[in-house]
Amino acid sequence: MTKNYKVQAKPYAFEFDIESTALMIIDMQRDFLYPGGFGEKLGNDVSTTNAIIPSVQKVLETAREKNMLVIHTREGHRPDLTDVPASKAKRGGGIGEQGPMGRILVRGEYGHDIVDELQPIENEVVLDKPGKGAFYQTDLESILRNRNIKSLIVTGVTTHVCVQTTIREANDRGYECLMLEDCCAAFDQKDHDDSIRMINQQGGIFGWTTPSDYLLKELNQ
Ligand code: TIU
Repeated sequence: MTKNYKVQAKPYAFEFDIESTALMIIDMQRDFLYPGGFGEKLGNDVSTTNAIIPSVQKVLETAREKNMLVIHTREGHRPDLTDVPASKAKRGGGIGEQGPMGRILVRGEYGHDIVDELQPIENEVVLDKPGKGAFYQTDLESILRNRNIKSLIVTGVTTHVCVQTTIREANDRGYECLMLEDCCAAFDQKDHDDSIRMINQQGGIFGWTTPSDYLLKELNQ
């Protein structure tokens, strides 16, 4: 398949065919972006994750204009919590507890849902996942295969946890991932910066990274 776009990136230009590329928006849920949710309950300042909403929104608008497949993920659990491993439950965050945005990290609750600015529209995939990686216990792989997707543009939170885990899982399955640096965030800047380096080091051991402007410049010209 001919690759019709070439974006300046680290460690070298990322080439992709728009028809076989999906935009992934990882866990841009109120529980990670607003006070009182899972992210803050784990002891974090959520201003860093909240700050990327406008950058992700810009990329989402362009992806929609270009008719790209958009996949939104949400980390969360069944209301009866039967899918929460004991090891996860005991490590904090208050999963299942009542908070200001409803029960924390529970499907169907206000806090579990995606922020208003990035709400999915018709024909976009919403993928509920119980773990950090988007491939674990989900049908993501069959969705990508059925839509003939080969490349993923990855955005969302948090860079060092769900974004990195998903990129590692995708890389092992043969997908080429471009991580948009300013469209991802960690609670701590060092975790974010280290994750970027881990992805693009050793000739792009897990994938490519770039600022979203480089992608948008290419797509919008
Ligand atoms: N704790 C943390 O940084 N992240 C998560 O638990 N989940 C996601 O990254 N979505």
